Amino acid sequence: MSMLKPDLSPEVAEALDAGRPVVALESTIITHGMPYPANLETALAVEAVVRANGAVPATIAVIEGRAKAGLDQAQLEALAQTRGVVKASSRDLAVAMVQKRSAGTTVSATMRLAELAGIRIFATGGVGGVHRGAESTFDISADLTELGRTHTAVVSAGVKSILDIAKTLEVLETQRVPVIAYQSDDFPAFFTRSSGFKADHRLDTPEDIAAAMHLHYSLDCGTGLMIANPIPVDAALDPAFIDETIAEAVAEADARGITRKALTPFLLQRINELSGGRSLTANIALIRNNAALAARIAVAYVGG
Ligand code: PSU
Ligand code: MN
Repeated sequence: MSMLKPDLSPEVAEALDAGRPVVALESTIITHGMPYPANLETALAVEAVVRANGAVPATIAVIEGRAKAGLDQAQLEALAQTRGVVKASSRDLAVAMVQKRSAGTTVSATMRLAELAGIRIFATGGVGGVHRGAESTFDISADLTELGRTHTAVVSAGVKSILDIAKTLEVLETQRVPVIAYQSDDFPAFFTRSSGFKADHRLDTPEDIAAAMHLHYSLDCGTGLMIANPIPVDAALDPAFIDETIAEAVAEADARGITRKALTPFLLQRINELSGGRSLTANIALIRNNAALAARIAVAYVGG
């Protein structure tokens, strides 16, 4: 069985060939995570941040049935504007490709395609995890499964309290995924700098994180790393305000019977509406912050 090789953009192919730093970026945040035009503006801004920090961005998606690493502006625009694009986790990729559809790739699918493309580090906003009430619904994101079997370091701002954060950390431990907070003792909760839970590890420099990646991959656990980067202080939201907003969105999803793959996009959209756009502003700030850190780690990773 031969492995699929995603189509690389010329810039990404050249950088990988030359051993230069490359950062993978996901596309479900474009197709299902943010409204138009903020999604397109953010996708372009995040690519610019990666470049400004010395790495080449490789946004990953499925475009008309082809797996891609590195999109051009027209492809980003099409993803951002088209309704009814598939939300693809790893398991959805093959069927989307057979059907020649376009798909935004979640963290799990982006990790999978990044690994096949030879990209070791990936920046996003938030990772999926164990949903509240998972003890009855079994709703645990495939992102955690993929972290448990793919050599990709994922830089995120932690997980939102739309999820059960304690259970998410437990599953990451079971999956043998190191959870490393950057310049913090606490595991961050996306909109806020602390979730109330300690991270397992703390590292304070991109160089140390890159060194940990090299060692972790060389241990051949087969797993990825979760790099948790707290939202910048001036962008963080008030914990009481955002907790209340999230609780309201979760209660609404419950009442309306929204489940499975529709749940996370619904919650993100409702939180944005209920917060009067404040969650979106915070989301944009933290993803830029994550892209900058991922690029600096990527630079250290290829140099080390
Ligand atoms: N959480 C966020 N923003 C996002 C997502 C999650 O704060 O955009 C997206 C990511 O693409 C993630 C996916 O991989 O949702 C997880 O979906 P699910 O919970 O259905 O596994
Ligand atoms: Mn789910």
